[in-house]
Amino acid sequence: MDWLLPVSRPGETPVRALTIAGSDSGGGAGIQADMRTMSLCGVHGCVAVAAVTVQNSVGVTGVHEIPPETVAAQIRSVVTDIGVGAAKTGMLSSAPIIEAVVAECADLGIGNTGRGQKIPLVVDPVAASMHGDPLLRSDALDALRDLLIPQATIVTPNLDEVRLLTGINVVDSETQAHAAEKLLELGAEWALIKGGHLRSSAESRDLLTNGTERHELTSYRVQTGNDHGGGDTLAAATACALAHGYSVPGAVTFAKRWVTKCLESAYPLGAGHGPVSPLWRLLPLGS
Ligand code: PXL
Repeated sequence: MDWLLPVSRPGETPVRALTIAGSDSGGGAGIQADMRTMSLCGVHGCVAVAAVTVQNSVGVTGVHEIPPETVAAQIRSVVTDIGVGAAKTGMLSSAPIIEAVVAECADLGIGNTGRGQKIPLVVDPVAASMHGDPLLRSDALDALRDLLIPQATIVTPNLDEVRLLTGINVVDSETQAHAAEKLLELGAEWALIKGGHLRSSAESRDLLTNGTERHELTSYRVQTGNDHGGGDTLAAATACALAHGYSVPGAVTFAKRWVTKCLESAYPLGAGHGPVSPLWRLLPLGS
C-alpha cells in the first residue's frame, strides 16, 4: 500500500481540496462520492454545492439549482480562508452556474487562468446520470465546452461526454486519440479519455495526453453493475493527488488504482445501481 497518499498526523492541518458539484441524496455520486474519497485519501474536502438532486439508486427525479452567486461565494469563502491545493468540478447544471464558477476560479487562480501561479482544476464534465437522467441543461453545453474546458488542468469525460463535447464516438484507440486531440484543441491542458465504457475490451485502457506526452494507463476491468459514482471518484482522487503536489500523470496513475479498489469494493444498494466504495480503506491495510 505504498502507493497511497501520505496522511497528516492527528491535530495537523491536512492537505485540502475543493469540490464544486451537485449533491446526490442517495449518497452514491456527486459531492457525497467526492467527500468520501477525499476523506479516505486523508484530504480535507471543501464544498461548493452547485445543485441538489433528488435521487436514489433507481434515478433522478428532481434538480434544484443553487443561485450562481451563491456557488461563487462558496468557492471564494473557502479558498480565501482555508486554502486548497486543487479543485474539481462535477455537476454544474446550468450555463449561468458554469459562467459564475469559471469567473470565480479565474479570479482566484484556479485552473488555466493564463496567469503564472495556479491551483490545478480537474473538470469532470458531468452531463447525465448513469440512468440517463440529465444533470446538465442542453443549453449549457456551449458554456461547458467554450468556458470551462479551456480552464481545465485536466478534463476527465466518460465516453458519452466525449461524444457530446467532440462529436466523436470512441470505439478504438484511434478514435480515443482523436477525441483527446479535440479536447486539447478546446483548451484543456491534459485530457484523460477513459476506456471504461468500451465494453468489448477486457481491460480498461485510458489515454492521458497533453499533446506532447502520451500515457496509456491500463487496469483490468472490474465487472460490476454497482459503478455509480465511478467517474466522480476518479476525478476526486486525481484532485487529491494534485493537491499533494503530484504531477498530472502521477495523480491519474494514483486515481486509477484508487478507483479500481473502489470498484472491487462496490456494493448493492436499493433496487438500482449501487456505488463504488472507498470504505475498503477502513480495513486494516493488506486485508
Ligand atoms: O456520476 C455523475 C454524477 C455527478 N453528480 C451528481 C450525480 C451524478 C450521477 O448520478 O447525481 C449529483
